[in-house]
Amino acid sequence: MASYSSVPVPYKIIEEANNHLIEEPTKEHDAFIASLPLEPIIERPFTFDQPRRLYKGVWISEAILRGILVLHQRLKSRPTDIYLASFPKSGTTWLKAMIFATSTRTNYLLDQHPLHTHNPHQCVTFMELEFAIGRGKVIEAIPSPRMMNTHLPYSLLPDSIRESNCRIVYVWRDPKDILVSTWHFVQKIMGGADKISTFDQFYEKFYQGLNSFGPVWDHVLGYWKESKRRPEKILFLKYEHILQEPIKCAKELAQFIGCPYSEAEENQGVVEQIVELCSIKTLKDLDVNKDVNLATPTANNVHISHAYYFRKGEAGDWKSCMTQEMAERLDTMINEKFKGSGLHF
Ligand code: PAP
Repeated sequence: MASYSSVPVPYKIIEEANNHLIEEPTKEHDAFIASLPLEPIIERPFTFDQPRRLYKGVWISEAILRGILVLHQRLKSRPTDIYLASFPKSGTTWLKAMIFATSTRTNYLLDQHPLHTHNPHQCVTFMELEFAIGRGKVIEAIPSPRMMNTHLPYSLLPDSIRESNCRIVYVWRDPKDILVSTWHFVQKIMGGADKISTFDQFYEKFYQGLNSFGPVWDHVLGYWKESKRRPEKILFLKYEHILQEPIKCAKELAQFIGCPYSEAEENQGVVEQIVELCSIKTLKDLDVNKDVNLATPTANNVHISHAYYFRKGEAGDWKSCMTQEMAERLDTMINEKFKGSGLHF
């Protein structure tokens, strides 16, 4: 029986209190997964989340695809659920912190907030992963309102989410910075650039839309179009915009997830305090996020340290890896994909 209190707590605490609900990961879909098209080999050796399969037009690692297929069968979305959706490396960690801190701000003194002792990924969990590692029943045990993140494109969200009245916060980012951020992340996991493909090969794979959950342009466009149709249910945020106007975005987020700042809170500087708590500067310096031995769970036993989620946190760092020519080639292709959608970056 769960023993945590009614105060909203990090997902990790809920999981620990419900470890009797953890099941053996299912292999029920393995034969189907093995029948799907395998990604073309562009790089050697494989990076950590390969091999990937093409499932309904989306490239997904086999390990995570197992979780997605179970999730499609079992997830029962609630109208009160809040989903953070993003393409990997678009600002997931930041927005997890913001959503969790915003919605729990009245439950804790901010200098004793769980974000001081828990990585944002321990507070708000990655739902495809949880289903891949046998935590489907733990997901059901999370008290409402649940907060989870997904990297699924809108087209692959289960009907349970698309048809329920729940809210989705989507964050996207300049794809060039997504690419460079992913490159550094993979290097850390694999133990250095000499262990993975060259940056040129990595770039080429991204350009061809072969990254996990890619192509990135379909991912962004899917949520963009849906946010135009249902703006009250999908908040479409841009990483660079949050960097420029953090206070404005923090207020918008709070309003959207149903806990707007009161005038008294605004006068007391609570918005600024939440922004500060969730800033990369604050989070990166905390012991829980510095210790390379502390890691988030994965579906394939790869060590992903809490520290790997925090690097520069800037806009435009693509310039450190990419030539102007490479940048223009990627921009031109993505602008072409975005043409007529009203979306620009
Ligand atoms: P994920 O999808 O694997 O969870 P995600 O958090 O989306 O990763 O991306 C990590 C990026 O967000 C890193 O960007 P960089 O490599 O360009 O530096 C990381 O530094 C940045 N990031 C993490 N936390 C924050 C934060 N609090 N504020 C701003 N950027 C952040």
